[in-house]
Amino acid sequence: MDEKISNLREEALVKLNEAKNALDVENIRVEYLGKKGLVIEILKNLKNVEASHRKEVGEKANILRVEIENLIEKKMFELKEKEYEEKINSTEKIDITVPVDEKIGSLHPITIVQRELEEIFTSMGFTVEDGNEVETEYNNFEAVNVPKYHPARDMQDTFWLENGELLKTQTSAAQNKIMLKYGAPLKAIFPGRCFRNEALDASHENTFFQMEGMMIDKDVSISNLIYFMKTLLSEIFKKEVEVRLRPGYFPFVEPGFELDIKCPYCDGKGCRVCKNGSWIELCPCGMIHPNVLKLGGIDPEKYSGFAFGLGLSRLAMMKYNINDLRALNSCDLRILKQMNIK
Ligand code: FA5
Repeated sequence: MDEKISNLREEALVKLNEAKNALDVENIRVEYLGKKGLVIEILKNLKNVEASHRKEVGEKANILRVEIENLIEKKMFELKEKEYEEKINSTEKIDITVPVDEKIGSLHPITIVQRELEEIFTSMGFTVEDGNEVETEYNNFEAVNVPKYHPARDMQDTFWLENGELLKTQTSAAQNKIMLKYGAPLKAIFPGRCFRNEALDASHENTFFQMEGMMIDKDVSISNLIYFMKTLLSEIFKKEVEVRLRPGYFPFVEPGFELDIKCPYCDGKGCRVCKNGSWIELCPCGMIHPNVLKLGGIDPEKYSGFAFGLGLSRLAMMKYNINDLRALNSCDLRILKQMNIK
């Protein structure tokens, strides 16, 4: 075994010496130190070594492992240095006085609105959470009080995977996991891409973005909900906006509302954006249903909370005066350029 280890060492040293680039070095790493690498195999098979030699073989193999690791690191450093040197000495010259083309690209309107919202919410003490795009039926429906065969499922037909999972229809799908992760009190927003199998038109896409928010604490009430939404929307539209609540039905909130804002473009006088209706329907919301709190491990006798599900794509549409939602997913640079986003 002694001879085997010393042969491996010689061999690895020669190979590393001859390595010409990072890929060669990576191949050497895999050959000797990968999961099935030659040195690692010796360590894995120590149990088969005669007991009297086991300790010594183990020590030698470990010394070799560390030596090869260090040599790999050294070799990678040398290769990088060499690469820089070659670049410096090459004839390629970079003219640092050439002006930067500022029109190379821009953030997508939805990303801009999402980041703006995240900033506003984090300044109010909310954390920003991540949700999955592929979800279980439980998280998307059952955990938010929509059991199998509930009629509310019909409003959110989606794309099912062969393994029984689905593309999430709503950011509410993350509510349960977030409650279980943090417990109460909790203040979180969770933006995400949602999917629905539905007829497409200027305000309906099969892929769109929502931003969900939840606040759970002792004595949280509808007044808190109104305050947060009003503050948020005033920041977004850069002016004081008026909001109103109408009754709305969602199985995961009780009571549930549709939140409207007085059209910020015409101050309610009537215009193209509000279709002369003065108010714009913006965001379903409500007080979290006790069943949903319970499933999230939170005692509804002690805590209450609100949740809302803002349509991010539609908000971006309003903010950038886009009259067809489908333009946002079209990847058409001519459309994005027209939006004149910096
Ligand atoms: C929901 O998805 C609820 N989960 C929202 C909610 C959360 C209610 C928490 C209460 C508490 P709704 O299906 O209405 O609700 O969708 C919310 C928003 O997503 C809509 O107002 C709309 O802006 C946007 N939206 C829904 N479907 C589409 C679609 N096909 N295309 C673009 N935007 C959509």
